Parts: sequence; structure tokens; C-alpha cells
Amino acid sequence: MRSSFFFGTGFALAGALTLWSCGGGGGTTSSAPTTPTPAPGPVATTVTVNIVGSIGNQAYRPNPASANAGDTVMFRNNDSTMHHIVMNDGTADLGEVAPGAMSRGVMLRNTTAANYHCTIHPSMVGSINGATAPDPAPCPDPYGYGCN
Ligand SMILES: [Cu+2]
Repeated sequence: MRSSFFFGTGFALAGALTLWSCGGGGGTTSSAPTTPTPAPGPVATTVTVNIVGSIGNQAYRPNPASANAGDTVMFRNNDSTMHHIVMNDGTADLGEVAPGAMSRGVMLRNTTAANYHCTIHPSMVGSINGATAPDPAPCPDPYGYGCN
């Protein structure tokens, strides 16, 4: 009985010391088994489309642009005139974009091709996630003003 009593006490004391040293040593968890982290999903980013002119489907770069669901697409006006970008499906009006300015952003809900155009220059057409740049709209001005 006496020896088992001491054995039990020693065991308990060792266990207490182990706990104490773990807590006193900073409690690092670096030795814990690492669980594989799932592959990170795509991080939402801002995709910038540059407005480089007023010439139909050549007015934007890149065109088509590619973006992921959740990304925000913005337009930077690198041209010398005002443009006004709207989504063709009416989901977003990005407002007028002055030369040198950045438009408001439109956040994509999915990666379905979304086309847009400029209300000031209707031939200025572009696409986000389209297979190809859309054909420019017919020029509404008989003299081609604003189209090329
Ligand atoms: Cu325009």
C-alpha cells in the first residue's frame, strides 16, 4: 500500500509539472498537429477597364475583360472626353467619368458575360467575361461623329 501511494503521488506531481511547464512556457501550439487548410477560394479584387478612346469596341482595354464573381469592375477614363458607362442589362449605371477619373464600381454576382456601353457614344461597347468583344453599335450619327 505504501509504495503504490508514493507511485500515485509521483505520477500526479509529474502531471502537474507538465501542465505548469506548458502554461509557463508560453503555451505554444506550434507542435500541434497541423490540419491541411482547404485551398483558398478566389479573393475578390478590383478589375480596372481602361477607356482608351471612343472607337466602338476598341474603346476599352481589355475588351473583353475577365473578372470573377464578387470582383468589382471599375473604369478608368484614359481618354480626353467624358464617358458614361452603363451595363446593358440595366443593373448598373456607373455615371459620368471625367478624363483621368475612375468610375464607380459594379460588383459581379456571377461570371455570365455582361456587356456595357457608353451612353454618350453608343458605339462604345464592351464586355466583361464575354468570349469576344461585342460588335460596335451602328453609328447613330450620319457623319460618324463620336464613332471614329
Ligand atoms: Cu463615351
